Amino acid sequence: GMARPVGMVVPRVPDTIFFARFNPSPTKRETNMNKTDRDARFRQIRDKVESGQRLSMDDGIFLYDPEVPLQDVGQLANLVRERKNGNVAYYNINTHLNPTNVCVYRCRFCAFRSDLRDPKGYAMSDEQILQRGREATENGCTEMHIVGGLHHQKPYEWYRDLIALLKDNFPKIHLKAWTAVEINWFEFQTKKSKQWVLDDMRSAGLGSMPGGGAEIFHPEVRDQLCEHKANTHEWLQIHQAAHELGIRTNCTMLYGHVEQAYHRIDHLMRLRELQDITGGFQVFIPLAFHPDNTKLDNLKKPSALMDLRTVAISRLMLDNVQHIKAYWIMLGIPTAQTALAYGADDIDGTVRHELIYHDAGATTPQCLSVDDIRGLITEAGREPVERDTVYHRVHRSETDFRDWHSGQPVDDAVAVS
Ligand code: V47
Ligand code: SF4
Repeated sequence: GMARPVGMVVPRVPDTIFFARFNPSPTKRETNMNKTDRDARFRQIRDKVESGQRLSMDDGIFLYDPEVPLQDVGQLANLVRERKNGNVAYYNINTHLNPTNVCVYRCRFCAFRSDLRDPKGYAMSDEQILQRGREATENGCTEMHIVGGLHHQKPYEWYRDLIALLKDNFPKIHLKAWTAVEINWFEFQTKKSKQWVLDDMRSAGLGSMPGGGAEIFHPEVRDQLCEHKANTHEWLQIHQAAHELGIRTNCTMLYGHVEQAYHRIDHLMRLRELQDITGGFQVFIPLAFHPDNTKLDNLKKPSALMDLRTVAISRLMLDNVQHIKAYWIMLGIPTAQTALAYGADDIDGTVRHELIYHDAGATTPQCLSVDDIRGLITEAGREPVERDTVYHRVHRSETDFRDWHSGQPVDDAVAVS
């Protein structure tokens, strides 16, 4: 394909990625099409997808028109999904660690953060962090997903040392840690380059990076949500730098708040452009906005129809990203299952200790057992495959782990490529 192997030195990202380059296509024009024109337009897009051609900005915006039947968009996305990933649906055994919720920023969509002196605020001790590592090991986890707030008083070393503490004590657990927003904060703290920070974190034990902090790249929206934290330019450059160093990363989009279709498509196009250059994104995760306890709690959360359309359009636009994740914690289990027929091939993991979504009103369980996850994938007609963080299949042989819920032994994990 077009993507270069991770770790290769690649050209700098052209600046045009980072700024708005077009006049937003008026969605209304698309909406005003009559049925005959709409059907013809959809057939054009279907032909493109069937012949492996890339969809354009306007194609993507058209597919968001509610008068384009969702099942048609879904069917097209499913074609791509099965071409890329067959009948497999991936999951992993993982846990979350949010070492602190105290944060210098105040993103308007965030229910997780806390002020320094708020009673809700916390920062975990080494012993608490080690306890999480022990629990994760006992439960067969192959991954810890580590992100948190940007604490006013914790130096860079606190963040680095907790990675080292976990890696030294639990070397088999992959640490998927720190969003680009945090890496950007560490640059500010250390006055060193992003490359230095990433390399230093990697020597402490960081294995890969999650995809958070991307939100919506378009400045019309980003400036309303989180104007002070790492901007689009910085987010993309940090991911590029990680890819150049051979660190795999994920990418996300937070949708269903104040953005419009063209902002979402613009976001996907920027990710697609960077992916053309580096090939370092493993998976894209659309994140549905949860309004409870946020400064945007006047908004409704997006409907299941919007969720499924976004999964499908992501699959169609991001032709160079291998996996699309339907994160069950935020979609809810029924929609996550349905998403497996609308473009998604991954539903994330068992997930324990999730705070970001539960603080914002998610009503999904705190964690699922391996049997639950496999069962819901099988029920959706897909073949469940356990993966590790970098999408190697996991084969379990010995029985020295216990499942979160059932207490039943889970086999030892051996990743094979
Ligand atoms: O960056 C915060 C989002 C992200 C809310 O890489 C919210 O595998 C909705 O990135 N409603 C963090 N979304 C979560 C994240 C993630 C999750 C699962 C897997 C991976 C991965 C990454 O959550 C934030 C922000 O975009 N977020 N608050 C909210 N109220
Ligand atoms: Fe802080 Fe992250 Fe919440 Fe923004 S989303 S306020 S950076 S914890």
